[in-house]
Amino acid sequence: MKRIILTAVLAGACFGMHAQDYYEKHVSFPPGASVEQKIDMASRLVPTPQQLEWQQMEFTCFLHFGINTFTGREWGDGTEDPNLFNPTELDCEQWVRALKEGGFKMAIITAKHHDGFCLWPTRTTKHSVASSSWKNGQGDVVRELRSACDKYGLKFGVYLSPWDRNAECYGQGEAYNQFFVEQLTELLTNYGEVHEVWFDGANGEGPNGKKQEYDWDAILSTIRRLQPKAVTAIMGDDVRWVGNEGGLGRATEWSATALTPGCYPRRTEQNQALGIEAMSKDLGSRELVAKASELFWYPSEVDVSIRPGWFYHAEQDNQVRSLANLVNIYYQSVGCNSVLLLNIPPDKRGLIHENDVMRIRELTEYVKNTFADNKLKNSAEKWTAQVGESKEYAVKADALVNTFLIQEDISKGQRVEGFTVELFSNGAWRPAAEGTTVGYKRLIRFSDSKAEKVRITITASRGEANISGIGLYDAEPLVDKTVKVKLSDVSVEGWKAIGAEAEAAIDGKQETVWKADGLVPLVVDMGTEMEVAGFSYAPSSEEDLTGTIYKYHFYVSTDGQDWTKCDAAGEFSNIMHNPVPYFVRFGKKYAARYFKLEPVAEIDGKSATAIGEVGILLK
Ligand code: FUL
Repeated sequence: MKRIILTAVLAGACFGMHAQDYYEKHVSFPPGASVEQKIDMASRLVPTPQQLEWQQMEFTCFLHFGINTFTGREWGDGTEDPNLFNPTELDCEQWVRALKEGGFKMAIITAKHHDGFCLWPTRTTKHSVASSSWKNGQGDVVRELRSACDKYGLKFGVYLSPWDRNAECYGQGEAYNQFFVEQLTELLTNYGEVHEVWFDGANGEGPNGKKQEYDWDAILSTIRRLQPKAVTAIMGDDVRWVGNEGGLGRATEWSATALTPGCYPRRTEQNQALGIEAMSKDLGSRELVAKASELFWYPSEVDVSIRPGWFYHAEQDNQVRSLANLVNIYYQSVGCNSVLLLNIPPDKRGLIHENDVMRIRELTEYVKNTFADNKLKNSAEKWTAQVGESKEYAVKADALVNTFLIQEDISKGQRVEGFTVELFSNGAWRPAAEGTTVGYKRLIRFSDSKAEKVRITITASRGEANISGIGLYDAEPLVDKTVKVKLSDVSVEGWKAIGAEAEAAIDGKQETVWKADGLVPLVVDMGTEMEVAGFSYAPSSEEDLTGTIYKYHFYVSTDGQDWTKCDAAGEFSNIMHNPVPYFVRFGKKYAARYFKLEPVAEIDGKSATAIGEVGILLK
């Protein structure tokens, strides 16, 4: 098909053109365009070839590995000694074999996380593997992974954190931008073909207390020049963050979206005018398109970790997500028009832990088994539909079905806005499922059924819908065996909050939340003295995270008068994006009958405190 790429200027003159004309990646609406004109143009917005290839991968893997693996933290502060990095048995081939067996198509490595430590021997800083005793400073994790990916036929991507808590030039404008482009240039010239470059949105302060203004133009043009096949993610403009780190995609997920990518200077003004951000529920409805002046093909990626943390922590070995939980994530990512980017963090040995290897193997087996056998006779054929049109398929005799698949040919745009699925048995049609958007792939589960026929009706669409795949499957039911984490080693019975009605924070239940105006410390009398090794903080499990503590101090006392400040990182790193319970261990024990959790900063800088639960750890 011939693809005509139209510029914003041309677009104004092009009304009335026929349906084979497409807009690749971006479309600007001419001033005064009506809603119908905008919807028509939206329906012809299509992915670039790189975006299309990326979407078809479905299943990709994140590897968080670095200094944090050895310090037990989620965000390092950049002061770590490079010598801490010392994997004893690093074997990237073991990672890639596990990923390949697990059905992953690409591996993305944290070449540099926020702590600034580089996993390759960069010329830009001493803060890298070259300064560690690992392989006498001769090692290069990025190279080892690249070679393993080549050996087993996996695509390769890099995460390079723009936020750098180590680089002295961070926060100094041009100097850091040059430094960052140099790091990127090394990664994109010395390690073969790169298929995804991942820039995190976190942008805190550097060692000099300053924030950095990034030169996204220079950064993105470096990628386009050196790795034209790579998609740029999150702060890039090819792949959009789904908006949470919990594996939750949207049932209505538009790849043709009004959200302006974070790397464009106009983003704040435009997104604010539309009242949207990456986390918004609606990023592409008709109402939003009507208000927008431009749209982007900016498809969603669901990044989520197989464990509570992004980095490996031995104490989470028994908290690897259950198969049922991962299957739900699969349905909510791949099954909701997104690509799944599942994080599997290598451990201190430099290996993917046995528990994770086993779980990803179970996941692939499950997905493979479920989707190997389409219960429809003749499902291969593609079809088009106007609104209100239906298509029927015959179901294989006696097949049990409970999972529906539908796909759109997104090379012609994303169009479907509503569809229904009906099953025919005992001489009558009855509804089985319904949905809104389809996009690249939509999966819907319904109760176990038997039927002779299935009928799919396109109930709403932006022009003619191009359906490229339909399936009915029998997915085996799964029971979630997730064990609830214990938040406290000590019974909370008899604990008393002092100076505030804060019982909800110490009742043993994360679901009940104590909320206070201001940054209010939680002071607790545990009734008896004990040797305290650490504490846990569970944020609110509600959708509204106002009051979630980001920075804190933790104190203990034996008499409630004299307080000792405990040795702790003082930061629940990344809690704003990953609001799971955090466990803090001091590395030594303190005698305590009283404890005080003092919030120092809330996640958004607000003056509010919210605590789901606090627990005490003895080990
Ligand atoms: C976040 C980071 O701050 C986390 O540490 C992690 O890398 C995740 C993928 O993105 O925003």
